[in-house]
Amino acid sequence: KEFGVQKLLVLDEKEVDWFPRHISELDLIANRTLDAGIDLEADHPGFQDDVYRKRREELARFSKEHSWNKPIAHIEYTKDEVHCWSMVWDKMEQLWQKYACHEYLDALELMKKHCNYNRDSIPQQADISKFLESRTKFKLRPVSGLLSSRDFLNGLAFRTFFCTQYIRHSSRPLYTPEPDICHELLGHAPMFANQDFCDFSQEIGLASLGASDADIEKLARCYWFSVEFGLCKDRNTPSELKAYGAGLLSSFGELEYACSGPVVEVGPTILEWDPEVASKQDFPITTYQPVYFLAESLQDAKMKMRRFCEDLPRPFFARYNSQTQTIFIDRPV
Ligand code: HBI
Ligand code: FE
Repeated sequence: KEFGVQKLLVLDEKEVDWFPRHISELDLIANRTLDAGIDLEADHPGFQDDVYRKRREELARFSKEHSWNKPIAHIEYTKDEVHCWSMVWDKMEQLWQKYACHEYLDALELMKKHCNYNRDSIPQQADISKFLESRTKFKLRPVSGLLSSRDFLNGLAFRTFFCTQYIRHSSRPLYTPEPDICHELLGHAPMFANQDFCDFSQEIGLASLGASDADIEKLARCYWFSVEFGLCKDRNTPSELKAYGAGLLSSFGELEYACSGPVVEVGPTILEWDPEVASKQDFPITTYQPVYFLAESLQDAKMKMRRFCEDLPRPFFARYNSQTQTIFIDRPV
């Protein structure tokens, strides 16, 4: 860890590792990707495709050249990339009306109007980020690949979502071993138009600042079972399962699987959303989830998450001033 050795805060005799205090410091962590953003594994669908690999390198450079006070660069997507996007869009569109929570559906309509969301072109991260910022003060920030849990979650404290810019390989439009724009823009982005969801996400982010490795792991599991795979109820149809997690909203097979709930002898287990339980629940990353957590509402998910974060033992509470884009710290009362 490059910055982990720096102890910048000493609180109640406890030393706390470095963490970003101003939004400009997200530049320091944005390029600490685990895989350099371009080293594809041998089982990646694009592993043998030189054109795809070149393109990934090019897009990784775009992300790496970004910094906090620059506008997000416009990306000209190729015909092949747009075709891949259309294939994913067409499959998912059949399912969203049935299984997505109303917060997602409302946002999707707005984004069709304001961010050029449609099947025939890939929307620009810059436009989406501006739109989200105007609604909820949440924003997107380019990143070239996977970050550590700590670095990734730290961004959420600044109401910032690290967002990839490449697309999956077109030979397998319904599969990706890593986050790509279909997952980020169709799964995550619309949810960040909702205030409760943004506050929920930021809650996890604030708790991750200076947290112990064990607590980061707990927070990452909570993130997984909510922001990625969360289910919630809808006041109009309380007996149905609706999805708010991006891993479901961007996955053709798993969305229907999860929202169909337990079926005799097969199907997933559905547990009531409880961060305490979720923080200890292990999960597979290459298969459908055996367990999902169901919240009463996004507000309920947020309140429970806040209580959980408050109960994590820590020497301080971090808060965010969105005017100055700065973290300040409070002693526990
Ligand atoms: N990095 N770029 C990026 N995108 C993610 O969605 C992401 C990540 N690192 C870790 C992570 N997600 C989660 O699995 C949790 O560990 C937070
Ligand atoms: Fe994700």
